[in-house]
Amino acid sequence: MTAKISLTRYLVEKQRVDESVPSHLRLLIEVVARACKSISHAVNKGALGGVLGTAHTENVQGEVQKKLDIIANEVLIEANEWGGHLAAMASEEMDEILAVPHRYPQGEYLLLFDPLDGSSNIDVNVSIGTIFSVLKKPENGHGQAVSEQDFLQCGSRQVAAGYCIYGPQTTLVLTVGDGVAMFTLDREQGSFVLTEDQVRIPEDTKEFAINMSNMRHWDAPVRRYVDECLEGKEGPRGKDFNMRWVASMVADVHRILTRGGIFMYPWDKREPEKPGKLRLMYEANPMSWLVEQAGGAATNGRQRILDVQPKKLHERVSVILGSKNEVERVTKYHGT
Ligand code: AHM
Ligand code: MG
Repeated sequence: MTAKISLTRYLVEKQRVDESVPSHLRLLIEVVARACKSISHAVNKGALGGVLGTAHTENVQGEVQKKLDIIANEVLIEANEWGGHLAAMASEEMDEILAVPHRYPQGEYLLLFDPLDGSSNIDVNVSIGTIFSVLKKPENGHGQAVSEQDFLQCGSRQVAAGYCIYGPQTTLVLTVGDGVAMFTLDREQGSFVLTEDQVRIPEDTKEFAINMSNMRHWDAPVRRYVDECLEGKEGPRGKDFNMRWVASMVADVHRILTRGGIFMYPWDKREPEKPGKLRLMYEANPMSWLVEQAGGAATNGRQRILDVQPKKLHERVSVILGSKNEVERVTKYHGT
């Protein structure tokens, strides 16, 4: 019988073979995984753990927070602040960055997360997840305190990214820039076990994911793309398409990494001053890097998402990602 490869072993081997995972980065990823395990337990308990429902507070984006949004945020902070691997954290649920308190050793990494993505699905028992992105703190002179400016780096500078999906299985999906690996939580052993390595997204697909209720607000290129899909075999695409929309980005992206597809949350006319709904730094960037590492593509319609220079921490972005040929098609429509 071949031995199961745990997340720890996977990372140790990466560290040993090509040093793509320095020891502090390995510690960071393991701590995030441990926090995700704990969030997974809270999610599983649901009503029995008293974790469902609203917290009656709002985050910086003016969204009502659920109890689990806050619990997941606290779990991630408590797990990460004392290990010595981080300089600071940023989260969808916190207005400002959180520097590691001075009583703990300071590390060289920056961790960003959406602690509980798909919040609208928590209370209805549909898959949700945690998304994370890791950057290196830039060298900015000796002893200078970490600031929001240090976080404002393009997604192409990420050194690790991933998500953990809390669904029928709890699965951690990770990239350190050497392909995408999936680890399933073995609850009896309490460890994440490698169940898929070097994930590949098919270049073509017959499946698209978009919130169709916003159709009347879309811009012409997105409308054209979806119209052509809906025309099916008789239309210009010459094939029938299927549609899926979970309303949890983690679940939609997980499906795309598993069997292909295209996911879109484009800019729309409801709030024209906002570039999109999803957040660049802790939703779009980690997901875009995972998708690219699996052979897919990710753009905002005009530009590769990983090349977008963030101007603020909670910046939003239009997102088109998934099977390469489809993403290229939608992006081309934006240019014509
Ligand atoms: P959240 O981080 O507050 O949960 O919001 C992000 C979610 C994504 O997971 C999902 O793709 C999208 O919002 C769903 O939006 P909508 O409810 O407009 O379909
Ligand atoms: Mg989210």
